[in-house]
Amino acid sequence: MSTPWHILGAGSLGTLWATRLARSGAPVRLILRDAARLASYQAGAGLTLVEHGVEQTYRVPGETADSSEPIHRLLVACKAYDVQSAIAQLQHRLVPNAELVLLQNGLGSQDAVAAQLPQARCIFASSTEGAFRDGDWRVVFAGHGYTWLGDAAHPTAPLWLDDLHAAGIPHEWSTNILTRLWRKLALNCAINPLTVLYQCRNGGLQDHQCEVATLCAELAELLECCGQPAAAEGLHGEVQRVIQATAANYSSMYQDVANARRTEISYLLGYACQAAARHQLVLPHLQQVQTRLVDYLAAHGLASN
Ligand code: NAD
Ligand code: KPL
Repeated sequence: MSTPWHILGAGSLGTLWATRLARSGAPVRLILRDAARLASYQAGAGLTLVEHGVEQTYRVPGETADSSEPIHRLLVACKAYDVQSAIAQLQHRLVPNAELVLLQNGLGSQDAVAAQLPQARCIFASSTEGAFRDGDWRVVFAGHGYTWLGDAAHPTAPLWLDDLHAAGIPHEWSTNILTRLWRKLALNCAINPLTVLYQCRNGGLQDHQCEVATLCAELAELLECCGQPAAAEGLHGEVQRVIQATAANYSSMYQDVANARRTEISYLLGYACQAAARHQLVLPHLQQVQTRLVDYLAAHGLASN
């Protein structure tokens, strides 16, 4: 039997991956938060994937972190701020040289996990796929995209990429995964906070073009300074294209705030501002947006870490 995929976090992306892997016949185990969530899951029919309006339910076995099976391959699908504590709960089950795939957006959480698990191989991922939950144990595949995976420390691709191929998960092994993550972080920093502050869809930023351009210039300066010139190239143009192409959408940060969910601000703008401070780079507009966003979140009773 091939190595099981343990999936930590049965949210949008975790369910999207679990259902497609299970559909292809790969062994999958879903790790749930606690016994109550496990009981709720086991009382239902399994995990449901809604794709192009068609629903399919898969009986993926569930367990909690204190189950006994050793973990060789772990897909980490929690939010960036939950990753370290979620991993700490099952650390004792990871075999030496376990492989982890980290699906988190932004930067900072991946390095924290790599430091927490020096024996493990941490593979970073950056995904443009989009999914949301429309009920417990259900996910809607909302935006087809791509997932880039890479390991800055060891450039060799793992053999299990075949599993992703068999599962129909569009992906590519990337030898410059950090550049991809930085680029996505910069895009998210240029768009998401402003959509919260102006309470608008992505397209609404067409009314704030000067501010977007100034932020992009500062973000490009930061990327250059952090040794990521390729991530800085044509940033403003891409941001404008994304704003146009996703004009009718609400950004993920807007949706988090609208649903009173904690945002991943510390791993996006927060990370960018900290990196700027480390390099003694003065980026007044970026800093100002960070301050305005922190104030906005506090005024709405939301955490800003
Ligand atoms: P989500 O909130 O839908 O799912 C996270 C899940 O992790 C939740 O079910 C939560 O209960 C679970 N969790 C948290 N702590 C846990 C623990 N200790 N044990 C077990 N489960 C635990 O989040 P998501 O939208 O799937 O996002 C996950 C990551 O992927 C984020 O960093 C996000 O930015 C990124 N991402 C999401 C999308 C998307 O379309 N949803 C796209 C690209 C990137
Ligand atoms: O990734 C995004 C998000 O909403 O998080 C886009 C659509 C690119 C906006 O930054």
